[in-house]
Amino acid sequence: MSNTKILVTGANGQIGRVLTTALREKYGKETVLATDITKIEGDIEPFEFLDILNTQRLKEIVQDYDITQVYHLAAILSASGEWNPVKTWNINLNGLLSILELAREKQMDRVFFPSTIAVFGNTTPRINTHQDVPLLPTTVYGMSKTSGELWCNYYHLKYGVDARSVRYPGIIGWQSLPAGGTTDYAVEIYHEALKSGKYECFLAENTRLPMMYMNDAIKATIDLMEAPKESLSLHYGYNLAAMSFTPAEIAAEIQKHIPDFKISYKPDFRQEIAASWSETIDDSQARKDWNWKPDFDLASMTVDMLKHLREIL
Ligand code: AKB
Repeated sequence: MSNTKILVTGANGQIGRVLTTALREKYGKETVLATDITKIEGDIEPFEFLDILNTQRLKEIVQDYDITQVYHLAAILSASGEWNPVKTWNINLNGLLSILELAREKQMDRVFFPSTIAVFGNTTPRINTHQDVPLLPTTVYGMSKTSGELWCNYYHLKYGVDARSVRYPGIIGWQSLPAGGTTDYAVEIYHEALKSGKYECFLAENTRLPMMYMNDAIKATIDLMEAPKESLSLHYGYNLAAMSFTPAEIAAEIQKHIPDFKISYKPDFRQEIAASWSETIDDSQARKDWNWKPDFDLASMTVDMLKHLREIL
């Protein structure tokens, strides 16, 4: 790692905040440059403002900091993406293309691109979804991530760029709030359970979706990036799974700790998005290639979430 210099884009996002801290703990603070279009409070240095569409500024940063690895997290998520499809496409896809092009030019060591279960669509088998299945996403976010995976694969095949990717399920953590996603309810529900003892869910009670605790998401990301090149058979999104549950099931788990907690349901436009995604995922390729294995299930995640949120709320 001695010459390694890591760039994190979208470092102020739900995963970015936690991943930046984890990378700094592992490789040293000065090794990891955080960038985002907005700056969070507190000690986030080294930090640079970066609009991912400002290609000139991106080039300067890569040059000035001798960047050798990128974790490219800057993106607009599934629900927000539907309000502004063209902007979402531009940020999610053209941002990635700038990064891949720089990775090729500068012969970077490797690039991480977060994909998602939103690449799946109504033609994808929904139960135990395999790695290579029909992808016909219904959101612009899903379209941009599907195309992003293809571009990662293309840059790998054509130019030898070592692009690596996982298809994140919904990510749940106490450290940061998600914004604009369809799976956001699974974070909000814990906050509301502690603050008001009730939650109105924007998905229907039996909508089953794949989910993952933040600790596992960070572990998966770093493990994939550290895996030896020879062990990787895919340079597009690896399927990744930890648990799958419905709003009714997560509510029942919370009620084991907060018996008076009440949930009600008022599905909105996000219900249709959720209904187009998989329920459960087959992640055997990730398990085989780089020994992926999650640590948390719904019960252990709930204990840990409530413990940490009680301390900070
Ligand atoms: C979203 O809901 O948009 C994201 C995702 C599953 O990629 N959390």
